[in-house]
This record gives sequence, C-alpha cells and structure tokens, in this order.
Amino acid sequence: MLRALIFDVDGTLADTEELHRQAFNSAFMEMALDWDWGREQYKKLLEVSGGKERIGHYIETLQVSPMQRRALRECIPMIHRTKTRIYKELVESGRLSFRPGVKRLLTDARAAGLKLGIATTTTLDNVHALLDSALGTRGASWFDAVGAGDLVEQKKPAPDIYNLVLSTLRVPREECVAFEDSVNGLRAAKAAGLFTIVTPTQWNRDHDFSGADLLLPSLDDKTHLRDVSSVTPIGGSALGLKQVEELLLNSQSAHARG
Ligand code: XBP
Ligand code: MG
Repeated sequence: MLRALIFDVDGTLADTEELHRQAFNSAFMEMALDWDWGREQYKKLLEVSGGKERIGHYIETLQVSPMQRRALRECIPMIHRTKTRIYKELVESGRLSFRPGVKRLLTDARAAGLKLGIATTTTLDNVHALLDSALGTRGASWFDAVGAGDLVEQKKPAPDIYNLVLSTLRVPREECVAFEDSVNGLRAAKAAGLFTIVTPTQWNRDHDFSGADLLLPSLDDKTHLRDVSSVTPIGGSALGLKQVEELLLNSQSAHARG
C-alpha cells in the first residue's frame, strides 16, 4: 500500500532554478567577481547538483593560475552564503509558487493520513523560505521528514538524502513514491529503490529520463503521458493520489511476475 510521498524541491515542488540563477549572479556581482551565468550556461551547470559544488565545478573551468584557483576555491562557502541570502530574499518576496497540482496532492496525501517527506540538494534555509511562502508560516510542519543540503556528504545522484529521509519516515521504501524533476534526482531516487514520478521543467525537458516509472509534464497535466511501467494507460487530466497508489501496486505486481 502507499504510505508516504517524498518530494524533491527545486524543479519539482516549484520551478526555482531561474531564481537560483539570478541569486548566483547577484552574489558574484556583490563579491566583485566578473562571472555571469547565462541561461544556456546555467542549464549545463545544473548537471552538477549543489550550489557549492556547482561553483567549484565552474572554477575548475576558468583559465587562472593554480594559486588563483586555490584562492577562489577558498571563497566558495562565502559566495554560497551570499547567494543563499539573496535567494531567500527573492523567495520571501513572493516570486515563487508551487507547480501545478503539487498543493493538491500534498493536501490529499495529508487528508489520507500519508506521511510526507522532502529530499533536496538545496539548503534547509531555502526549503523553509519556499514552504512558508507557498503553504503559509511553518509550512515545513506539513512534512514528517525534511532532508536537505549538507545533511549528507554525497549529494544527488547519490541516494544518501533519500535514504536519510526514508529512515526518518520509518516507512518501507516499497510503500513510498518519490517525485523528481532532474536526471540526477531520478538516479538518486531509483538508487534508493523508490518508485519515481518525474515532472521535468524547461531546464531539463530534453534530458533522458529512461528509468522513470512515470514521466509527466506536470502533476496537473497527463497529456503526452509516457507511462513506462504500468500497463494500464491512465485517463483524465490530473494525477490523483488513487492513481499514484494504483501505479505503485501495478509496478510491484509486474515486478513480482518477473
Ligand atoms: C537542485 C540543486 C540545488 C539548487 C541550488 O536541488 O541542485 O543545488 O540548484 O540550490 P534539488 P543550492 O535536489 O532540490 O533539485 O545553491 O542551495 O544548492
Ligand atoms: Mg530538482
């Protein structure tokens, strides 16, 4: 049976990456770094999960002396703290809302007594700012487990953050469904043994999501449904909690039949 839903944040709960990109560029300017990440460049940089790791990856691409590279690397924590401060201000100014169908599914899951988890690479601060903005103050209280950022050493595509959330929820992984938007996130959730529903955004819609158990434009839109696991096509428009449970059970019986 279905007992918990675990949501990624960036790209899944809300389409946040344009705001992250603006926050990175504002932080670079504030710190007098002549870096400016354009959209196409950021789309590529998003292949590295984690803001600090992304900045570190970018520094490796710069034509600078080893001493300059070392000095820049030492600035990563401060650059990221500045970026996070700016990003939080942008979120708190109400620039973001949940993606279609997210609040509906969260509300239905809570009403049905399911547990809710979050498994994200971004910082806890950013998660709280988004949840308070989208769900009202103490928005995080909707969730039984929030796994974020540096709580784990290995970020996505490693499964560590999902394993941490699963151990906090104390629900068997076979009774959970994960929601993701990116290939790194899909790989992390699958490596944790989770049935995974992917709703990509404009940042990664052209990526290869084979391995996803369900691929949808959004939770409120099942047109062009590419359902890669269950045999029964799903009617209607929005993905409901009942259908999520049916898909999970169909997938398990299909695996049991071998
Ligand atoms: C997406 C990420 C994060 C954000 C930036 O996280 O990889 O790094 O791009 O946030 P998710 P930080 O797992 O929620 O999709 O700068 O705080 O890392
Ligand atoms: Mg994501």
